[in-house]
Amino acid sequence: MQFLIAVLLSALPLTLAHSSTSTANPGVHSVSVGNGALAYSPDTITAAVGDTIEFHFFAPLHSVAQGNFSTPCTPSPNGFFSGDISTSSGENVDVFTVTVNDTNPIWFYCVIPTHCQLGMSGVINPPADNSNTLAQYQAAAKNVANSVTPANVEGGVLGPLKAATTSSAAPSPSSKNAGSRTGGDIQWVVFGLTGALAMVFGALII
Ligand SMILES: [Cu+2]
Repeated sequence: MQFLIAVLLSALPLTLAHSSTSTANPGVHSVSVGNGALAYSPDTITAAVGDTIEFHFFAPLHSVAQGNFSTPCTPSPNGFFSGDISTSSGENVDVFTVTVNDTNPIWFYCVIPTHCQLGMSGVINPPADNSNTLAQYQAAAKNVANSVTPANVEGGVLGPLKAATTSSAAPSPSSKNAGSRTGGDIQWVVFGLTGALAMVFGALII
């Protein structure tokens, strides 16, 4: 009996630690789009495979589209595009979330006329050897006559973010975190049950 109690009690901290890590979101990078300037902030992001980039749009009108280094202000085939996001004031409720699938450089720009030419672009995982730089992309962009808008919104999820810490929030079909959130809830249930069992055994021994 005492051995069983010892096992149960020793499992408590482990269960708690596992729970807190499974509910965290370490791989999320938040980017402001056009917040007081024709720029992304930050405009250079280092991300691991599986990380997500959340683009937050500000008034009045901005976007984010994936492009190639060699063709600034022009979309790349099968790249992501948020669509034109019109906002009356402040920050738009919709966030465009992109998942990073590899560590190759991902260049992006705003398709709204003149924005890319005026320096509204950025990069995820720029080349470590500086063979291509964002400064070079932005310099070349100044000479592009017209930005090109992708045909479709694609390559990401557009919608309001779910409240990060409210476990009782209604499930959202657009949420990509539903699976891990449910896992976190289960961890807490297991934690609660383990604690209850420990108390029962503790009462028995007394
Ligand atoms: Cu813009």
